[in-house]
Amino acid sequence: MTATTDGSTGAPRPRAAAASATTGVAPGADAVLGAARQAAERGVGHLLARQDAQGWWKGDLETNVTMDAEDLMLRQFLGIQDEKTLRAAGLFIRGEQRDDGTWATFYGGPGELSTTIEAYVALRLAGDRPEDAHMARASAWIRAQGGIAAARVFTRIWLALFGWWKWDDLPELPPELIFLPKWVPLNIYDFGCWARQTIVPLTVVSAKRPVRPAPFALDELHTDPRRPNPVKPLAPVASWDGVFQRLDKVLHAYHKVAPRKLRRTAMRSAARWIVERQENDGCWGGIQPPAVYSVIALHLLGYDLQHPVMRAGLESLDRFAVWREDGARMIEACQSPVWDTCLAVIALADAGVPADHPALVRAVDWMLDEEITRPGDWAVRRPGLPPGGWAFEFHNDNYPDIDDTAEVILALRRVQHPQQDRVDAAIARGVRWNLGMQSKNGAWGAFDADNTSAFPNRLPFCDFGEVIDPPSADVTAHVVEMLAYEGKSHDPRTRRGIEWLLAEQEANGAWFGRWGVNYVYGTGSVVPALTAAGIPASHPAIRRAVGWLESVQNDDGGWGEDLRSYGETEWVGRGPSTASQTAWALLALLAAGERDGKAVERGIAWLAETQREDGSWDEPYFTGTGFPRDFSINYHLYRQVFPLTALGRYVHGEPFSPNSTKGS
Ligand code: R04
Repeated sequence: MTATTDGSTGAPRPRAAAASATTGVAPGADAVLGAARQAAERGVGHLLARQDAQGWWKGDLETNVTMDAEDLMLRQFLGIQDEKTLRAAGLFIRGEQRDDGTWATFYGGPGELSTTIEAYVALRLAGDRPEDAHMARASAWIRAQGGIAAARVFTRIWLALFGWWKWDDLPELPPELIFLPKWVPLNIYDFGCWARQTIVPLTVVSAKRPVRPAPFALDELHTDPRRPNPVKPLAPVASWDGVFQRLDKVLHAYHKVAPRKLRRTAMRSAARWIVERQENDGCWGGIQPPAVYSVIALHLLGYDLQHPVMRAGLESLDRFAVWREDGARMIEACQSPVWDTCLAVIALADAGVPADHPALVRAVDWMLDEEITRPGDWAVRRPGLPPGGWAFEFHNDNYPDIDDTAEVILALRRVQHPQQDRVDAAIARGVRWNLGMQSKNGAWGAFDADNTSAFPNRLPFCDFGEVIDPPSADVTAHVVEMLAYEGKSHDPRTRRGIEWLLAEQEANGAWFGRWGVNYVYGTGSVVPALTAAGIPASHPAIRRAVGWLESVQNDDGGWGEDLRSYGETEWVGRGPSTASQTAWALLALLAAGERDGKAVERGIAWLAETQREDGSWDEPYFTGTGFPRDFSINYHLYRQVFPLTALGRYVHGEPFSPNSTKGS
């Protein structure tokens, strides 16, 4: 990988007021245009070469070592550990450790306690000894951070499975939850679909409270091994935390007296709920954590490992493994073929690949086959709505998402396909589904409508990640952009989305990025959507966005934003330049009519200069967001598709502009 000019963990670097510190004359618009053409051409070559024969693209989806550690702990728990997996996973986890003994949740990020504990335990399962230097460094750091007692709930559940933590010292979430009707607060449909799929099996696991013999002790991970589970004081009764902590006490008391029959019926309902949601390939929601917890829950409910449901489930877990050339095995949290494919098609079309190119037609054929034609959990809130969306993954029919559906439709429109009627019909169903999934406030969430309850986040059980799916600016922007392209800019539903976006703009002129890092992603999504929908580039909201992007451009001409921007204001819009974030900023500036401005010229020049010989870009930094603060994603194709779209739009113009030959 190329060297970065900035340290990754230090404080933000103050930006020089003057322009680039490099010597010599600025390259000039003609030279930049030439470089952009050449970079786009090379980028097209690279991307085309990476298409699968079936028509899709898929980059690795890199997250953090909790995936790998939990995979090993699952195998240990079920007694299906094998040497080859242990060695390869150990190699990967060891390779991700940093000099201070810790593991982070994103490249260059700070050490993270729960991740470090899980990685440490996994390495011990792989045979590393506590006295080994790298292990001793990790355990010393863990103790200094408060030890196991200070870790997140998920981590302590994993440890409880082996007796390293007491079940009674975990927040309670009873399986009877499944009985709450959909209008009662805290019913499972008030949780985001990913949390719902994780929590339902975990209610079973935590009611069963299984303990399998631990192969070793973990005293070195407690601050005081004699008092491993310190008692924490309760928050005041008059606070939400206090209320929910006392609810948790009540639930603990209930655990002891829960009527046997009721509990058995609840567990049986949970099992049925889980089995009904198993996908065709055996996984759950295409996401690794729900699949892991579902396998454990069903196993505890008596499904033996040879049962077809379990065999398919375990085989699906193997498919999350990426085997690297060095022999290391990385576990993906999720796989991104639909998302990568629609973004790749858009990028190639923007870069000037002809609309009837066989690669694009093949991609459309594949996307058409991925359309979801039956209802899923989303229908609980939108019962009358006919299906017709796309999910992010190969297999996830229960959870199509609004973001993928919008981007797939935008991609389908860029291709000239021999069966245009078929394409039009699929698009019509997708548009109808997305419109039907609009939330009451006029905006769109990722998977559900009106998934905005404040209660799930208050549960002591939910101390990790996002557990609801409220509308966000990035998803709403993608839907508005799609509706604009479908000629619906003046539809009242689109107008409500636009009004919501305008109201959502931050004081600094940026928009928050829920599923990408961070304000650069939000702004890079919203500005092209607003201008596509007819908001003039002179509109004050667009001007303020342009001003903000120009104010955070790096000296090298690129843009970057660190994941710490989710919690610390000094990181907002700041960080070492990356290919995808530079492209997002450029997409906004180009849509805002800034093509001939200095900021765009310098950004395009940065992309051209940092491109590798083979037409790709390096991007060690994570620019994708699973959950703000807690779960970050490095989508390995982002570095390719977004720069290509930006370069293409610089060279060929906007796909949505009224006088463009494309997209009319
Ligand atoms: C980028 C926009 C498309 N769409 C978001 C899709 C993201 C795909 O990647 C993931 C999604 C996930 N969900 N939930 C989890 C998760 C992980 C991904 C998840 C993670 C940890 C735990 C439980 C669930 F990589 Br614990 C939805 C809008």
